[in-house]
Amino acid sequence: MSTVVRLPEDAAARPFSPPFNVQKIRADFPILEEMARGHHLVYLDNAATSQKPRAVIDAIVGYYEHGNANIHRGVHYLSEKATQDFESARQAVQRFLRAKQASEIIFVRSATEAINLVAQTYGRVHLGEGDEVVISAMEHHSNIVPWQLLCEQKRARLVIAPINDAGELILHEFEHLLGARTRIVAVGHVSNALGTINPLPEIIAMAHKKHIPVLVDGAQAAPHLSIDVQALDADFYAISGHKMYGPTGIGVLYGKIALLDEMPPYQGGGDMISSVTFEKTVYNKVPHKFEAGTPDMSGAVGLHAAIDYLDGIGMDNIARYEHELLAYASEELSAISGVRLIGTARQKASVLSFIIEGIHPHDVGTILDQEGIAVRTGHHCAQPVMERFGIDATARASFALYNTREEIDALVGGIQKVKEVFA
Ligand code: 7TS
Repeated sequence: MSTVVRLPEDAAARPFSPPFNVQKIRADFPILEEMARGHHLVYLDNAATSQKPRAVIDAIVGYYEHGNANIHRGVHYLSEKATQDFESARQAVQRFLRAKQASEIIFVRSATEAINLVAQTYGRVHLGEGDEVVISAMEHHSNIVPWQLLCEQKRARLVIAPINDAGELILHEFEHLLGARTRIVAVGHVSNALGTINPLPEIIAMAHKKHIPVLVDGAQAAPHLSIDVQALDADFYAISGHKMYGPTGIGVLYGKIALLDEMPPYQGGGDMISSVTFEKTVYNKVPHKFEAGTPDMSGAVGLHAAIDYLDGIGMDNIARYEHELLAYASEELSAISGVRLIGTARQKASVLSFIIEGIHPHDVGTILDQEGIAVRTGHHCAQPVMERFGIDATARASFALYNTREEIDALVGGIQKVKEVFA
């Protein structure tokens, strides 16, 4: 199995020319001042959840101090203000994802809920016995289990597109799997376990040639890459606020309006209806049809602030900066004897999974923690990926826009300590 890291150039030797002042960025994130086990915190678990800038924290506090009311129902001042704030957050997400219209943006709890929504609405209507859902072998459990549930309900089949030893989707095999019974394709934009950036334009074009819609799990892409759902021609796109410097409890499903319009509701309750009698309920229009009950208003306001924050820095600048960090980290870690990188795709974003020969990843994580370095260890909710590489777990460092080369040096030092302990 390959452990070669293919980098465009010698990243470690090249002078680092960040497109923004990272120390200034770090000052925006209060939690980065924390000490962990007597050390300055080195937070490299951003794929699990990112830290929040002051602007997001302030927006949430500001909402509760000055703007809290239930939305879409009151005629009073505060309810109108809260409704405006909520709908203006929807417009911010529309611009962030470059969707055609704000009604294509549905607020949900998380990327997980967005995927379940599509499986249980679009999927429930369009799948029958013997039909197929195609996913890739590198999906997070959130983009596996909702489809398994649907397939069980419908006696349909889950079809898995294979990946190569570098952790890349094997495109020609993927294309062969798209058949007359395929009803939907669901793929991640960026793999949380491997860091692979999937070639969405090719994947979507292959599926659309056969009139198959594509759901993209963008949970790991939204914090790192500029996204344009119209240019991609994605049919559905799922994101989580908390992975992109926003709060927990808010996520987004983007869907093409023509698909959303014809999908049945996901959950029943207040706000998703136009009228209710015991005989018949008329559903509200999209997006409200999919937003039953009181939504996460403060979450939407916080997500809006996160998007403004990202816009202020620029997604292209963030991608460039993080690409440099990842290249540097890949080179530094692969130079340590006994370290094997898991996931060496040509196109990667912000995730560095690794194992150290003879040392269990949990021990690696525990010793790094003693140095104040936060990484995640385990299967990263992507057990089939682990199986593909013949391992149980990895240690995973995942980067954000506030991480630095010095923190990667600290990780390298921590790994040397781990090796000494087990020598
Ligand atoms: N899809 C991908 C690719 C993910 O990485 C995750 C979470 C999800 C979906 C689910 O997101 P949620 O916000 O709905 O939970 N991934 C991780 C991770 O890598 N470590 O902790 C959570």
